[in-house]
Amino acid sequence: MFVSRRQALAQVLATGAAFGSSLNPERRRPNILFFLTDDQRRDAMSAYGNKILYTPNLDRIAASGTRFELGFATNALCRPSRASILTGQYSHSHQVLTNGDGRDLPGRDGLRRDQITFPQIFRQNGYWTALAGKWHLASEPGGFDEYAILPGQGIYLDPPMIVNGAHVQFRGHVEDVVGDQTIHMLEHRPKGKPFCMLSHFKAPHREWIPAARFADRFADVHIPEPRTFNDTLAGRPKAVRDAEDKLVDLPDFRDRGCPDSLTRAERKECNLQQLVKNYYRVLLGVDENVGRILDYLQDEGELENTIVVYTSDNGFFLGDHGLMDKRLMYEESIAVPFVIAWPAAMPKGVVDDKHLVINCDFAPTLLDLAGLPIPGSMQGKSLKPLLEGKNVPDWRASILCEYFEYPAVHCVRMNRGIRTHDWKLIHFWQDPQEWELYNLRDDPGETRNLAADPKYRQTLDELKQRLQQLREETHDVDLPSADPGPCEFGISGDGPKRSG
Ligand SMILES: [Ca+2]
Repeated sequence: MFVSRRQALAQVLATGAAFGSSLNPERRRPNILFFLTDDQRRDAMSAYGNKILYTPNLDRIAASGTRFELGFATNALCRPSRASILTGQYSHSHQVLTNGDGRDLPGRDGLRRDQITFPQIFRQNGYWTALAGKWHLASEPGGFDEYAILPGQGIYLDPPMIVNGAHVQFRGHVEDVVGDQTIHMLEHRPKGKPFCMLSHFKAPHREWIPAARFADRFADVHIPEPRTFNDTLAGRPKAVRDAEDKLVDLPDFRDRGCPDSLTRAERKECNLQQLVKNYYRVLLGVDENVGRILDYLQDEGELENTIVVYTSDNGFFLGDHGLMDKRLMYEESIAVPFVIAWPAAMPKGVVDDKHLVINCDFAPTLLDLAGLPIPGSMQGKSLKPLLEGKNVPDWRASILCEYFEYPAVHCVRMNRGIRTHDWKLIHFWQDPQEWELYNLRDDPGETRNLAADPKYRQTLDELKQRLQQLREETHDVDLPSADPGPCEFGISGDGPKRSG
């Protein structure tokens, strides 16, 4: 029987792993493969129960590891969440507070060179590190031996990229290009070192332009209205009602099937169908390319000893509460797919629906799994004991979320809040200050704001206290609460709205 050199090497390594031999200690350390998508909500994946979108390759990762049912972004916005994933810190600590799309905003657009990220630490410890796809931070990628990034948000078709500092024009659909670049880098990696590869897709971010081969998918499918589609937002803060994120106003599909001539009700329904179908179509491109990358590593004999993460920077409203976009602290906006697998060393096919886990946990978890020290700057917790199926009785009982980009596109006012297993408290903390309180057990759709109900006064006070504690534990400081004035950015972010 013919056995290729590659297969032979894989067999030797597999034997070594099985018998714990000290073959080549450097080679035995786990590889890291980190998949990040943009704006993918938790349920946009068949392993998480989606009945319309089938994602067999994303589900493969879930089947070979642990799928968390309570995984959240601590800031439902691209740049801040990406900085949290890299540094293991909350937005208020790493200080990448916004996407830089507003005016007069606090914080920075990118990371400083002295801020510690997990790829840097892997690199310092002998790993080959690389990044392909959407980076989005304004700072140049630090801590990578090689990178090929989309400038800014990137574009869907024929994307230009910055490859190790040089501008290069690519042809094809962005997800195929990111898949190609990921595989290309892995093929040319130094084979004597373990790798830490970050593969960051653009989908399913705006403008939701699918590859031609997926353009007709779901054409005959009717997307059902979400249960809160006709939420009137009664009882909700003015900050929520005034936000420029109503699905009926979404302009993106005016020339793609939902013309201005439609009535408002017709346009809202049309926007729902077009938005969700195209959101799903671009995710099919991610699924296919994730499958190609996994297949490549399997053929190389590397997949078993690779820690694979699949997640997104934040969620997205797909007509829930009549909204689109993210930024608000409702579930659809902060809940993300959260999957971690290490087939050689950890249990497979596990669903964790008990523990609250956050984007700040990825960095310490990966370092811990690889046996590397976790720097004191990281505020997330290692998920290693959870992944090993251990009982951790004192696991966190609440998470802190925050948002700082105002005035800016979508006009969502700054807010922060706390989510426990049963409750959510949200504070719009600039004047006029407003509160939201939801009982997630009785009201999972978050439609009945109990903040002003005297019956829940004690719960409200307890949650306020816990929120303050969480802020103090993570060294958060108050920003000015003065009313920042009107927002003039609108729903598409194309600059200030015309008056009148
Ligand atoms: Ca995003």
